[in-house]
Amino acid sequence: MEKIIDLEEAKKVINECHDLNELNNLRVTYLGKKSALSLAMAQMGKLKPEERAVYGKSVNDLKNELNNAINAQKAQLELAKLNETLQKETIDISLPGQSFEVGSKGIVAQVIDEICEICIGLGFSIAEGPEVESDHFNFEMMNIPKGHPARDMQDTFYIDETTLLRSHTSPVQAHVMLAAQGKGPIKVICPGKVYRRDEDTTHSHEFHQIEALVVDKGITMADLKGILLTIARKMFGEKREIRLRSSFFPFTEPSVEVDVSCFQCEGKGCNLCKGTGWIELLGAGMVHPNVLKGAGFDPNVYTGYAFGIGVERVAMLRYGIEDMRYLFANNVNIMKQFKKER
Ligand code: FA5
Repeated sequence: MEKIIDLEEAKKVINECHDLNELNNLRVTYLGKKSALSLAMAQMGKLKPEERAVYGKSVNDLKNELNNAINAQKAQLELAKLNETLQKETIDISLPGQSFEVGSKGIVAQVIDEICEICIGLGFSIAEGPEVESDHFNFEMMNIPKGHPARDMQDTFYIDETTLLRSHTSPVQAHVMLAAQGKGPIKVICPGKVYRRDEDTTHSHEFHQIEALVVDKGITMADLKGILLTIARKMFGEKREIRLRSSFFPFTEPSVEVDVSCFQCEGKGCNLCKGTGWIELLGAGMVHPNVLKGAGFDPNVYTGYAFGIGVERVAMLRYGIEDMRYLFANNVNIMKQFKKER
């Protein structure tokens, strides 16, 4: 029987092959359809039956030997390749890391969070209302009918005759009361953005308020005063006092301006409190019976209080910021000064 292939020579060639693609070519050469081995297999039919078994076995042995040699070499090459990759991708864990600066909430958001947290701790829940509001909710439901002089107090951005950008968060009171369908108790705070035609160092065309509304049977001014004192002390320190000055809002009766004793000079008089010892903090009052009635609550059964805080004003007081526009300037250097560590 003539020699089909020099096995030793073939093995040598296979073992010296160091490239996976080339090894694949060798597989085609030695074992492919046109290989000497395949041709020899095809010749088997021409052999005598007694020769066929012996010849067949030797061809098969040859085939297995070649296959094993190729597979072994392939495994070796693959392992070498893997090791090389692992070597290349080694991470030097002693190298200093790349640091990324972590941002933080802006000052206004921090103050909103703080006030909300205090109020949630006092049993309030959070309610929201639309920034694009109807004239009806922004004014009429708040006891400010058309032609009422109080409409001049809030120079408003109108979108059309009946739609506007809300000029205060008070209309959320009406939404919440309507949703409650004349049944108390209600105890909510409503943080949100409001808009007015204002622009100077202490007034912006876009700012934030936090409204509070409590409606239940038997709510009095004493409840209002108690909650305001608690909030003022939590925000500005346990030594703070508050004072209520008579004021006017169409949606509350009686209405008050609430001052807090100056936290910078402890009430002695300084630049922050303009020598008075008191800082104006917010507007408040007992919910006007017309507002209760208009939103489906019987004013003979229910009473309530409300107050509205200007967030930017609190932030400016808190951090001694002189110009409100700094709060919206998106100046990273300013923002960094108020960065709250997480
Ligand atoms: C109101 O808007 C009432 N809705 C508040 C209220 C609610 C009273 C419930 C009674 C009961 P006033 O117009 O005073 O009130 O605004 C409230 C606060 O918003 C002010 O004290 C001030 O801190 C802030 N504020 C008003 N206008 C601006 C402005 N243009 N820029 C920044 N803050 C402002």
